[in-house]
Formats: sequence, structure tokens, C-alpha cells
Amino acid sequence: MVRMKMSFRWFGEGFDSVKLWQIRQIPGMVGIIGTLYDSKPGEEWDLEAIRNLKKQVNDAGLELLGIESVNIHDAIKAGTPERDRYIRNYIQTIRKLGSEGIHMICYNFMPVFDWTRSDLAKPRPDGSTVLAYDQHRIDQIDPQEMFTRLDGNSNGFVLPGWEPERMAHVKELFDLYRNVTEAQLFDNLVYFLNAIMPACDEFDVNMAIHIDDPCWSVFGLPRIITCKDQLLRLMEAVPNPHNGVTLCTGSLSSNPANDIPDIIRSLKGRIHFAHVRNTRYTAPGVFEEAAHYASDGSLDMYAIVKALVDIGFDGPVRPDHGRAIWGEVAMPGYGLYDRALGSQYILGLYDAITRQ
Ligand code: DNO
Repeated sequence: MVRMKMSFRWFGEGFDSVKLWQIRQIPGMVGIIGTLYDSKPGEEWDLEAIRNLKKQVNDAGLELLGIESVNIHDAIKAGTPERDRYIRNYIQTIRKLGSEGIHMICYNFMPVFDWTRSDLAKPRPDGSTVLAYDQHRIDQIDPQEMFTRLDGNSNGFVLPGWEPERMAHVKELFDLYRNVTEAQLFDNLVYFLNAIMPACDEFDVNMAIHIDDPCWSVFGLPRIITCKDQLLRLMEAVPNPHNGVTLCTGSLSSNPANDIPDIIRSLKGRIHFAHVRNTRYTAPGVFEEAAHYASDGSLDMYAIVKALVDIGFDGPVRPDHGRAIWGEVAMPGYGLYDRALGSQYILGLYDAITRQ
């Protein structure tokens, strides 16, 4: 029987409020999805730093199952003449990770920003708080203001994809994309993937693109990894199986037209990593995150896990953004408690499904 591997995202010593020994005590937890959080997009990763990360994880009795993320430099996304230099660095990082036995890289291809939220701590009736998105509120602010707000409400943590050094140049970054259409962004992604596939083949590294979150254009920037058609188009454009997907249920659910179990089935063999979480859909362009437990949100979590089982998914899966509960102070979405609960729910569904 294939078995998906339950894992936990960890930002590294000094960046994460959660400790490896705590993660190790979560039942069924086998691996870590790690990163070098202080690396900058575009730079080649240091081999010693990779080895050190792996050793820390192994010493805690866990396996380093993949990286989230090796971020892509904006020159690659925007397709500027400097992109080849940054692609060469990326290839070097792939080679180093692969040679250290790390075979999955999660990345995204969203211009300027990674994920976007209007609220990092929306109170819920039970006193917990969640991340939330309201397009009407986003429409009233500019990108710089959104960064300032998010940065000021992140409990002192640097949010993934929102590095202050990059955000200091938001205006220039927007200028870079001024003439980049969705079609060009897609071509730039294909160019990047074609360039790195030989290294992925040689070192057996799976590339897993993350779904855009939310999955529509924000602040007028192009977004392309948004739905089944686009995902299949990308899989066909670069048919190498090392070109795959991070199936993020929460991101896909921002658009209720996305039939997530159907998308999972259509990507058989190409899902290299799964982020499983639940959201509560309120109205077009408005949603908030929820507990992983299906009845707490809008997603059919049973059907999602069932689809992963049915396609024989055996890669790493992780609980995703958790609510802030029990007074924990952590990076928004990335505390220990609610993600630990979420992992147990996913494993419970998995056990029940696979025993039927
Ligand atoms: C948000 C995460 C994203 C994800 C990147 C992948 O919490 O899901 O930051 O890691 O988009 O590159």
C-alpha cells in the first residue's frame, strides 16, 4: 500500500517558534519541509548550510522531505535579460539539494508577492483567529500599504514571500512587470522549466509549483497557476514528470469553481507535494481560513484525501495554515497547535479511507 508521508513545514532555528522536538512528538509525523529562510531569491544555496539543515532534521529523528521554497528571482518571472544568470544559480541549487538526497522543491511563480491576505488575525466566534481575504478591502489599498499592514501584524516574524528587503522595492518590482502579460509569464515559466529539467533528471529532483493564492490577479499583476486548465496546460507544455505541482487545497478553494478532487485526479503522477487545509468561502472574492475539520469550512476534506489515495499519491503531505489557538504566539498560520490537530485529522481520514 502506498503511503503519503505526513510532514510539517519548519522555517528553521531562529525563524520558527516551533521546535523540531515538538514536531517529532506529533503522531505519524515523519518529515520536515524545510528551507534556508535567509536565502535571497536568485542566489545559489550554500552546500554546508543545506547539510547543516539536513543534519538538524535527522538528529531530531525526522527526514528532510523537501524544500519550501527555493524562491524564483523576479528576473526569471519577468523574463529580463539577466534571467539566465539566476537560472544557472537555481540549477546549482537543484544539484546540491539532489546530491544531498533532497528530491522535492516547492516554488511559486507569482509576480512580486507570494500569497496575499487582507487580515492575518480575523477573530472567530470561538476566540481563535485566522487569516482572511476580502477583495473589497484589497481594492482600497495599495501594495505598499498592504505590506506595511501585514508586516505590522505578523507577531514579529518575517512572512514567507514578504521579505522586507524585497518589499522595499515594491514600486520597481511593479515596473518590471508593467508589460508582462499572462501569456508571457507562462512562456517565462516554461523557459525556466525547460532550462532546469536536465538537472532535475540527473539528480531526480521533483519541481512542485504552488497554486497562486488567491487564484486570480491581485493588484493588476498577472497570475497563471489558478485552475485545472492552466495546470494541465503547464503539465503538457513541459511533459517531463519532474515538472509537477504542489496541490494546495486552500489556494485552489479561493475560487469555488475549482473542483479540487477532480483536479487531483487529473494530475495523477504529477502531484509531488500536497498542502491540505480547509477554508470557509463567504462570497466571491471573500474567504477566511478554517480548522482542517471539514464541517468547520467549505471543503469536502474526505473527498480530497480520497482523491489523493485513489491516484496513489505517496509524496509528502502537510497540514497548512492553522488557526491561532490556545494563546500561542507564532507566525500567522504557522503555529504548532492547530497544524498538529490538522495533521491528525488528515491521518484519520487517510486511515479510514485506506482500510475500507
Ligand atoms: C503560504 C505558503 C506559500 C508557499 C509558496 C511556495 O503560507 O503556502 O508561501 O510556501 O507560495 O513557494
